[in-house]
Amino acid sequence: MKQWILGAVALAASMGAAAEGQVNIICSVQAEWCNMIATVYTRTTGVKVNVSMKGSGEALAQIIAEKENPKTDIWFGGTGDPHLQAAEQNLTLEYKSPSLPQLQGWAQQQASQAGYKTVGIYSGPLGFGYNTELIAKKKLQVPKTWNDLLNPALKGEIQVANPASSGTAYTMVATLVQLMGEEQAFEYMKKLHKNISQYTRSGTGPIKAAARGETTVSISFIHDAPGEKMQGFPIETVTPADGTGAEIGSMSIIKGARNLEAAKKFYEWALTPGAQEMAAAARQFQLPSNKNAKVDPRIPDFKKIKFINYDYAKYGSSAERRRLIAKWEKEVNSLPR
Ligand code: S7P
Repeated sequence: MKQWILGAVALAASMGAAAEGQVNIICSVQAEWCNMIATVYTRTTGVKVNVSMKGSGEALAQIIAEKENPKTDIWFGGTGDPHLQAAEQNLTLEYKSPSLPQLQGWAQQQASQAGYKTVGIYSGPLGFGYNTELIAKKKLQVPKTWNDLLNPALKGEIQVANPASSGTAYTMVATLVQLMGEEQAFEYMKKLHKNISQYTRSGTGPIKAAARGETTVSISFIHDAPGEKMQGFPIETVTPADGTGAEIGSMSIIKGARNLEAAKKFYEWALTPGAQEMAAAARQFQLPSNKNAKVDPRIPDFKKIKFINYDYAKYGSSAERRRLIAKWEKEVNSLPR
């Protein structure tokens, strides 16, 4: 990895990115990736990168709280829905990158539907993680469809995050509503509730718990599994055969950013193939949005996954998100298990 960082430093230096100053980032991907971009960017440009790590839901809450006096310049990563909400609430700045044509269609669409107040930087599919040793020991079937998660044998064996605090879990709620229709999706989630041992605060918690044998099954973004596997944990993933959703991990410049010029430079850099390839170097396996970034073989093969036609504009709107989460709290989370 050290060698990789040196290569990345040389690449950024060759872009002539010499500058000074600082940029304050809320980083919603995992720590290793956040630290790597901060280290490489600082070494190559001289710009100090101050990183605060927060999941998507928590990041949005902080940006709302800082609205009158923003302390953040850039929000890097995290599920796309809260970035769309931030755009809708005018918390992020319209910025049309000259690199947009180099990005995948889904990343450009994320930008255009938000009036260029955000942009897609990666994508990743929602699915199930399972601990291979526990599933064998408990003689359980590997779940292959959403309905398989309702098997009474899985009572207390599944973890997912709480959609009120987690963009990952909200992606699940929105996916089920689009896949099954709202009424059926809520009936489904009420049944699923019986099998859930814990609703975690952050979206990455459940797959880490499954990897470490603290739960048998997780509902998670499947690109978070290879990194756990590389650490030696017995974790595998599947995507539901009946269809699933995907996140469009996004990046936004905060309106009123104190270090605006530095923020724009960082933003441009983060859209380059070299910067995006840092994800895999940091053991994160989302699909990069720059078409010229190398696609690591451990990145899930999107062609093999059955995706729903996820309506990012509708399910990224504040009103819809608030409504669905309130309904989930009232009709699902309040039920006994
Ligand atoms: O591992 C990275 C990842 O799964 O975490 C991001 C996000 O912070 C999850 O937020 P929540 O805790 O709010 O669910 C994802 O965008 C990313 O792929």
